[in-house]
Amino acid sequence: MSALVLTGADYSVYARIARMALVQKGLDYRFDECDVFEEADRVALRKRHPFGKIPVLEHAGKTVIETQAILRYIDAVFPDKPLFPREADDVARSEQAISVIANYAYPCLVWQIFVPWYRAQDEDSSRAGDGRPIDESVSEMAMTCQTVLDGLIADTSWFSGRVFGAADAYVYAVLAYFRCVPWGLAACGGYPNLNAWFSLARNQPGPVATPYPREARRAE
Ligand SMILES: N[C@@H](CCC(=O)N[C@@H](CS)C(=O)NCC(=O)O)C(=O)O
Repeated sequence: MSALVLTGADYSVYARIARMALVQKGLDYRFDECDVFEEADRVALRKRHPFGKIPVLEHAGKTVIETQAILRYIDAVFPDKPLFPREADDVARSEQAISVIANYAYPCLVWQIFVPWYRAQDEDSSRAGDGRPIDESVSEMAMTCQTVLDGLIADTSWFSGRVFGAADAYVYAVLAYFRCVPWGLAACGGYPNLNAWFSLARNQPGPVATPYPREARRAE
């Protein structure tokens, strides 16, 4: 079998989605670290990803960019343990969850809430506070994202249907950062379905094998 090589960073949300998917499918892969905040790595990355993003997958002489395309590709090449459902209700839930994460939750929960809190912590942890957003519209967006995800997961164990799949990896990668923020973790308490899902998901092989450095530090 040709080697699967994933380029990414251990702190990256999208690289983690791809890594979780590979682990859930039981596929061996090599993880090549690329720090998108380092100039030399960014220059090298642009040769493979025209938009300078991670992850990038290499397999059998092909380069695949964009996380959803990577997941679809590995599902097509390795059909065992599918990441994407086929039943209509599951397809609707899974696609909605992925779209909500990519378009609304990742920018809001990660970039507008987790990253500012994390950076403030690094500068002076006593002044970082609980991470509550100053801008009310950001809190509202965070609530809307959680309300929608909580509704999607109300009558089923997994966003992808019968097993932890692509949609679960998307939701997990974002919520794992959001829940590092004290205000985020407290806010999660108001969404029982999502909370129950997170408790199940955190013990799945993908999430267990790919902790963010921030989470690994907390567990020490
Ligand atoms: N649409 C891309 C998004 C990937 C993405 O935003 N990756 C982030 C890391 S989580 C990145 O490479 N950021 C670097 C940058 O924006 O310069 C995908 O689905 O793969």
